[in-house]
Amino acid sequence: MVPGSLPVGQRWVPKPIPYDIGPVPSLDLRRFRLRLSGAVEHPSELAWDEILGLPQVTVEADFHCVTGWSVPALRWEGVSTRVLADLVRPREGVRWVVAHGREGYTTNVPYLQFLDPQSLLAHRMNEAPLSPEHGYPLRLVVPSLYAWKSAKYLAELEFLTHLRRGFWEERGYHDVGDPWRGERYRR
Ligand SMILES: Nc1nc2c(c(=O)[nH]1)N[C@H]1C(S)=C(S)[C@@H](COP(=O)(O)O)O[C@H]1N2
Ligand SMILES: [Mo]
Repeated sequence: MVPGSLPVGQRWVPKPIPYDIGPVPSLDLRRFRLRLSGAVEHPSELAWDEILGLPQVTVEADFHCVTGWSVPALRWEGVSTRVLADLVRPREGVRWVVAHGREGYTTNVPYLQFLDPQSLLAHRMNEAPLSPEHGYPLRLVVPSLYAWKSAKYLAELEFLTHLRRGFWEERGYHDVGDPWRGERYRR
């Protein structure tokens, strides 16, 4: 990927345009839990303090939405997906991660892209806590794939050996969704 270049069919916009399948869900942080489940050695549930207690990273990356907008150089802060994988120890044969939003959104992400060094569970965007419409308090961010893979209001990550499609994928969107390959729809 060449920084500053645009995948085919994209145009730059200054900030992400909120896109939701339903109303933005509210949450009391004291009740926050992230479930890590599926084909893993150590299924876990992390409270908010535990998320903040993990090593934190900052990632700067362009963000590409399948509808055609791209945002340059968003700064995300949070926990690397690799740190989470080290915690739960996915079993041999894991190929997919299904991310669940609190409001019922789901998306399947290939395990390879989930583990990309730029992928993270973000709680800050551009030097501020995630706003409600961008996924408060925590979202998955996978900059290497179209934005619909970056599940907001994250409640659960399920590690799977077999493909189970998420909300948009069930409706014909691509299982991988690489913007540099124009993987919008399943063929
Ligand atoms: N929980 C949840 N996450 C979601 C969505 C959603 O409806 N619910 N929409 C997806 C889609 S289609 C896009 S394009 C991006 C948009 O991110 P933004 O709302 O922060 O701009 O969020 C993705 N993550
Ligand atoms: Mo989207």
